[in-house]
Amino acid sequence: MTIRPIIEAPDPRLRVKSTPVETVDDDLRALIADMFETMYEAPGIGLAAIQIGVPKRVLVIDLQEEEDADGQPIRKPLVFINPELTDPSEDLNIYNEGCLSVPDQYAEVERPAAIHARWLDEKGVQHDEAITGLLATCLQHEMDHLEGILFIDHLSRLKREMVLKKLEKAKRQKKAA
Ligand code: GNR
Ligand code: NI
Repeated sequence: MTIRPIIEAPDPRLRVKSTPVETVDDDLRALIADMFETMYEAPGIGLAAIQIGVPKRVLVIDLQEEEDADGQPIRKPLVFINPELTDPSEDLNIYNEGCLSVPDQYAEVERPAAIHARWLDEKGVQHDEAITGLLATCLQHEMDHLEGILFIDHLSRLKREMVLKKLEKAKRQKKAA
């Protein structure tokens, strides 16, 4: 397993549309293992393959909402291969989103509060479920990555440009340090 570098905006690779996975095999499972290792180390609650430069329709999520008696997060890794989202609810949720590809920048994004999802897991088993809460928000954020969309694309142009400027400034300061 390997921690892989996470691509950051405005890298054009983040704008590539990912293509469907044809076979769920050991090569794909090795990619998924690297994605989890990279996501936990970051740390983040989700990661799409394109964020490590692989334009395949694979994403991983672990909300790590619960802790054990020692205060360690309890891992509940979820794998979504070729996910399809349907039936977005009319009621919306607002969440202060961040993205590992837009580091340290946060902004409120409005999305359907509930959706229906179909996907394959790492064993090739098909799932068909209604999804709500933070998982619905995160899954829609990750699905956007498969289409080359970032959370900042949901903001007004003014807010998006503010975020991108702050990101450039942070990168310059990091270089100077
Ligand atoms: O770690 C992440 N946190 C997060 C918070 C609110 C909504 C979405 C996310 S996903 C993000 C990790 C990431 O960039 N996934 O693509
Ligand atoms: Ni993201």
